[in-house]
Amino acid sequence: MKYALVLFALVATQWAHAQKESVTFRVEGICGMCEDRIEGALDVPGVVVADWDRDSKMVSVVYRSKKITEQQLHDLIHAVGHDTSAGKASDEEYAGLHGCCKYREGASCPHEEKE
Ligand SMILES: [Cu+2]
Repeated sequence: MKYALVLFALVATQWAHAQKESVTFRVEGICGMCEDRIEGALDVPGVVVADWDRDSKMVSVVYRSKKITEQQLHDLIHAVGHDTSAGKASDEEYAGLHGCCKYREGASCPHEEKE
């Protein structure tokens, strides 16, 4: 009985693993608002975990490759105004960003620097 359980757990783990891919790539951004925006854009079916790091500007995503592709992850981020290592946001989307999030101009949030 114990053996069957261990075997089941092993198979289940490998099955789950086969369904998931993880990827890390660069996303331009500045502050906590950017972080919310980037992670919010990735809050879609098929994405298991998305975490953007403000210091390294790298996003780590675990996703189900049967539901969503790596290119689609980039597209979702471009659509909210952020450039990634695989392409750029449109100027219109970029223009919609909050003033302190304009990473192309090297903007910075005054309240962020105090932290
Ligand atoms: Cu920002």
